[in-house]
Amino acid sequence: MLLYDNAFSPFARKVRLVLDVKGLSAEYVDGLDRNNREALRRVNDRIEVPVLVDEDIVVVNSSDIVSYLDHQYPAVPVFPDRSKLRVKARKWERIADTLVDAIMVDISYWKWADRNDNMPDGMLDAARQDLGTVYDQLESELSETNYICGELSIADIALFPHLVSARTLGVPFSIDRHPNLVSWMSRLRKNKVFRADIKRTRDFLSDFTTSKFEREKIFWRGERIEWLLARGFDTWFFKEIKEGRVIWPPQDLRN
Ligand SMILES: N[C@@H](CCC(=O)N[C@@H](CS)C(=O)NCC(=O)O)C(=O)O
Repeated sequence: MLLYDNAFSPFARKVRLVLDVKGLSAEYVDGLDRNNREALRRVNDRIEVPVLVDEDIVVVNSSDIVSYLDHQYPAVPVFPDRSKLRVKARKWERIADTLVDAIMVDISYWKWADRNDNMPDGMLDAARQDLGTVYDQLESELSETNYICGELSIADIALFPHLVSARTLGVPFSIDRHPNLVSWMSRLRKNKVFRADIKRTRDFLSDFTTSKFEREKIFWRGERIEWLLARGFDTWFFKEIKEGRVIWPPQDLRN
């Protein structure tokens, strides 16, 4: 198998974590490295990571890839067996992919992109408020179990790449209000698969140069825009478009 990934992409990290939890080996190509973008485009017109190539099968979109892997390589499942828990695991994967990703990524631009402005007033507060609701719900999910669905599942795996950065991004959960969530995070951090993920991201960021990666224009899509507009940051966003700092993904109808 070959995975087009990127050590900074939460979606690619989710898929790589799934491969590692399942004990599956693969080759990895950083699809967002300027040198590899043409190869990525050949398998995904949207030029997004992750993309999995398994012999003659090409799978795009992280949740499709995870579902493919769980079906094709079921020995170590990442979805619970019981229907009710499966639905719950998928729910948390979806919340991670749509809401948590949108907020975390939207507030991250002032940490890594080449920009001259500051984060719009109120954005960090809006992020803290909305993520606070997510943390509260996770806190109660984890009141009687070590992992969100009992055993380690895609719910934990999908949330991890986001929540491990919560403190750095200024949206932390705390031992006072979220002790179960804090314990869950330290449990995952002790697992060698998750430790390896943290190390890959850290190593990547130590060499995150503009010559290799796009850092001026921001790649926009779906829920990341929805959260911004829903929270009232339309003026900032439309200025970004007018001033040419956006990249739109092309459509992909092939895969
Ligand atoms: N829905 C897609 C989203 C993938 C996605 O947003 N990938 C981003 C990185 S996190 C990407 O490749 N962006 C292209 C770029 O930044 O140039 C999935 O779940 O795989």
